[in-house]
Amino acid sequence: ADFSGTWKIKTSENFEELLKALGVNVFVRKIAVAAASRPAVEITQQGESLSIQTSTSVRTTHVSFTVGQSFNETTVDGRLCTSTPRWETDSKISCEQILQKGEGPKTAWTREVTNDGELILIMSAGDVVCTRVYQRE
Ligand code: R13
Repeated sequence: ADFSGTWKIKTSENFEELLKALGVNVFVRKIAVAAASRPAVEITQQGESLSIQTSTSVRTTHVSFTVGQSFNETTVDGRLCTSTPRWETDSKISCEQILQKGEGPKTAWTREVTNDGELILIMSAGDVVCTRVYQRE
């Protein structure tokens, strides 16, 4: 599937609950939630290699990885982790994260491009699941 494009957010569910499950305090959480409602997501893809830049007014992350190869990234609450992405279907990447230091709820994400051209990002922490749906700009 083709993940490339400039994506704008359509819906977001449970983002605040996700940060809460990760232990982010309410003050910082409100700032993160407000910023995350206006993200700019830019994805480029060449075959199995993806580059994803997620920008907000307060935090911008950039990851580059090849599906099937582990890479370093940060969890959504900013902790360094080792991520292992794999194809769950030919249009869905599923990625497990292992913290490099310390303990915390198990985190993971999936990104899927649907038949109608939407990008669905699912992030989880323990049993809390956040679903964010994007459309191409
Ligand atoms: C700030 C500092 C504190 C921590 C934090 C975590 C997340 C975010 C901001 C912050 C934001 C995340 C946005 C994620 C998106 C994901 C996506 C707790 C480290 C800087 C407040 C804004 C947009 O849709 O892919």
